[in-house]
Amino acid sequence: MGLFGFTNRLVQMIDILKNEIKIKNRRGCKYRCHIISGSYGFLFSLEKTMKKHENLFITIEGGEGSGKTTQSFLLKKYLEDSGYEVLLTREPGGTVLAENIRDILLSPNLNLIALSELFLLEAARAQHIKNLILPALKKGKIVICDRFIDSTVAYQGYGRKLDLQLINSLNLVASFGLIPILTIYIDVIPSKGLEIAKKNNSKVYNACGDRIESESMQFHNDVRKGYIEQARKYPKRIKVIKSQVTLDRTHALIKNIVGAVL
Ligand code: ATM
Repeated sequence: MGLFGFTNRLVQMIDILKNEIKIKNRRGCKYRCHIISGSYGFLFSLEKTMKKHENLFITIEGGEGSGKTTQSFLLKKYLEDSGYEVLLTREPGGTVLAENIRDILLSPNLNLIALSELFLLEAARAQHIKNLILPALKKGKIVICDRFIDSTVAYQGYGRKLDLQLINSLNLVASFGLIPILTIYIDVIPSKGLEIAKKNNSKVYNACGDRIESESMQFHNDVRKGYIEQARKYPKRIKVIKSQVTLDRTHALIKNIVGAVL
């Protein structure tokens, strides 16, 4: 076979392969292998094909200093490494408008009454759900949200003593009826957690922390009670883990829990 015949044969073989070869990595993550042939040779290119998941909305909850934000980032990375498209977001926040509301809510110098605080939180939530979370879920992304409706029950209900029925109704309206499939509550003793949180936030706010962190110890104990009672009420959705000594240990527990809904 001359050089011309050999090249022709090679191009034919490549054409057969060209359709796509799917290979799986150790974690079950699929790659698409493109083989592009031309007169002068061929090129391989690997492209990760992201796994889709319908309506997987996970929320992470916890008191101040529970480590939930760090754990949310670790969970996002773990799921992305496993091949999923993930949106990590937070409440209050997630959109420009909701982040602006967050600044108002956390600003230590504002004299907000409890009801205004609740309405601001719900306004931020409606914007967040409609503009960010629902579109991401529709695209098949897994959405992880750092705080959600259970925070409102715990902080505004048990902490501020606003009517729980009112809070539940507003939560339902502002979230367009969206309820997480799974909520992980990281439980921490308030006195311990607040010490950590205030240290972390001391560059942004004063040594007393932001407007909500600087509430009394009684307030934070009531918030914790709220979370624990919510978890008792919805044991299928809310999984409680105790804040662990190491990040890795907590992450391992979370991976186990999330694994059950994937
Ligand atoms: P993070 O510090 O976890 O980002 O939360 C911001 C604050 O928002 C938090 N307290 N502090 N500090 C709790 C508060 N919050 C509520 O009070 N109610 C809610 O519904 C939500 C989502 C947050």
